[in-house]
Amino acid sequence: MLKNNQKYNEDSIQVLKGLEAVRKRPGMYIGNVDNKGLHHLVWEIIDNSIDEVLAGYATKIDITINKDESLTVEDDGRGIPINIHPKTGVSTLETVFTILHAGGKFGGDNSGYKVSGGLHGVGASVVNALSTWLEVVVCKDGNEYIWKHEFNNESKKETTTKVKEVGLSNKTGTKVTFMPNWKLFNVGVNAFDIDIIKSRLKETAYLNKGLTINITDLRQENLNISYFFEGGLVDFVQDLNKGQDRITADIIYSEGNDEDIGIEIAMQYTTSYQPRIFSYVNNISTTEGGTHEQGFFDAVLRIINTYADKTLSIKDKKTFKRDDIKEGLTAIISIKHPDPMYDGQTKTKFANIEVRKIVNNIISNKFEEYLLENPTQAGQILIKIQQATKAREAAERAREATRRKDILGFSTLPGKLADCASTNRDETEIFIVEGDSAGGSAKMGRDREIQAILPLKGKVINSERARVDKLFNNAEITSMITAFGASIGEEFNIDKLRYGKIIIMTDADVDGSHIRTLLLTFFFRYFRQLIEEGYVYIACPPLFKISKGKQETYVYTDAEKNDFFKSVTDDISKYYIQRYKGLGEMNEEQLWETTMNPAQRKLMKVTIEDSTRADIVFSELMGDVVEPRREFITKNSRFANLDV
Ligand code: TSJ
Repeated sequence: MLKNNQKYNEDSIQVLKGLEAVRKRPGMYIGNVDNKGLHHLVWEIIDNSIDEVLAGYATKIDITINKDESLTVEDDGRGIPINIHPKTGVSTLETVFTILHAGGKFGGDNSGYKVSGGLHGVGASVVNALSTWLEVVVCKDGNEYIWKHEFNNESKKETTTKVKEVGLSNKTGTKVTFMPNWKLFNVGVNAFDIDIIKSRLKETAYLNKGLTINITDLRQENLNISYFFEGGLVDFVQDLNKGQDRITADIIYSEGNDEDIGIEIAMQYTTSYQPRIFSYVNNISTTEGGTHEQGFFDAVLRIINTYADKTLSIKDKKTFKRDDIKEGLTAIISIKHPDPMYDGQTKTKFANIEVRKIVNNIISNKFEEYLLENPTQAGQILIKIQQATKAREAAERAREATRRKDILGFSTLPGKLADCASTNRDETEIFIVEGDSAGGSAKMGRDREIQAILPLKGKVINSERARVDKLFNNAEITSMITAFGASIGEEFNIDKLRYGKIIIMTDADVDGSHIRTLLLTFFFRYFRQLIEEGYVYIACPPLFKISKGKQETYVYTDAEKNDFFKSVTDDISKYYIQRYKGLGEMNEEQLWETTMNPAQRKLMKVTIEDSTRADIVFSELMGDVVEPRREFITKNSRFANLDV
């Protein structure tokens, strides 16, 4: 008895030390204490409910951002077990929230698919450690139970109420509400981002047909949104292809199981040029692809080549390559796997080898059958693939031209480029500048040692709506490719990049935003690594110059302008305000001083928070439908939200 008590005390001290360690170094557990880290807490809790969905016990998840900025997640699953856990001497519920990395291990059910504890799982205890209070309501076995944990920042005191039975209930489920410990986070007010939560959970709803997800934001006019997709992946493909011309009227869908592995695939060809291939394992997006994607492409390529061999005339016959069959293809590949393994740079490349063959089998029969039963549409798919092949071959020839060497063996740099003297990439930068006149000022105003200027003429081609061959025959695009020096596509080599920073410098108006968006689209589709590795920046020219006599101040936003006038003590009429509409309105000195001088300019680094969702946004924005693009660009025409 005494022994047991001692053990229990030791354990409870360990517990407090564990939570304390998380509070001391939150970054070790959630990456950063920024907005991304804060949302990690949300995903961590939700993932546990999704596990209950995958286990087949929950059909509904409700997420509520409360008025006081706490957040609630509720599911209708079995309810976290409240029995005393043999290893800890306290309830399983309490164990889950107070012992680091307890998570699913304590649920008593080790089989099945799991999101939590998988790719980004840190455990519900980490959420608890980073909250000032957390409350759990569990309904099961006819009763309702409550458990609560609090932490006081001032006294550092921690209080845990044991699991209490508070009444009867005829339902089952788990409801968790937590208040992030805002002192530990470097975020502003209203930090929970409803748009981020919505887009992620919409995807979750697509991936789990029949699951209902309700999201409520009580901070703003009781905003309420509900996601439910009866068709699952078929609805996902349908919505991704909204506004595209579809080649196959139907969406090809196949599902199957092999032992414990569940496979679902939906696909459709459109006339667009971009592939939209998204793959998932246990509801988590596998951005770097992996064996499931390989199996899918093995199958589609083989079936197409066999079909082409049977139906095309001798002069058209050709063995197609993987890139040829991707053009205009929208496909979702979703795997449920009990023991997934990952590799790759960001650990998002699915690695279980047995899956390649299984996926191949599951899509092969369905796709072959579809082609045989729908000869007209099969013919149209083949025409599309033949066009894509021709375009790829033309693009290869055009690309050849962008790396033509002169007799000394150097690549010919574009004539419009004003290069810098230094070849040390740690200090060099290239400004991509809209318009010849701004380009002129930039060339005069720059620091020639380290700053290169590449002026672009007029609108940039929309790489979302143009084929590669057209792109590589476009003068603005090829001059960027040669100036950067790192080639493109399969031959892309970041070590050959000639500049340490690529800076997009456009006017601070809607046209400027449009050009910037077009450039970012091109970088995202063809130079994604440049963004991922932090080479791409956006210059921030000032919006106003405020002058009084000889004294001049530049401000970059409306808010900064207002702050300036709040701080002045003398007569506001003595000040002259000039609004800059374009870079061209500044002379070279002003441009240098306000926008280009590394010592005092502002730059925004372009980052990709989530490449799957960024991909969906780019497809929607830059595709054939004009309206969403206009709306987005108008909404974001100043710099907000540009970290796409
Ligand atoms: F972990 C958590 F606290 F973050 C959390 C868990 C948060 C939320 C919102 C839900 C859940 C959760 C856990 N929902 N459903 C469950 N289910 C179980 O933990 C459970 C229930 C019964 C059994 C069983 O074997 O009877 C096993 C498990 C894992």
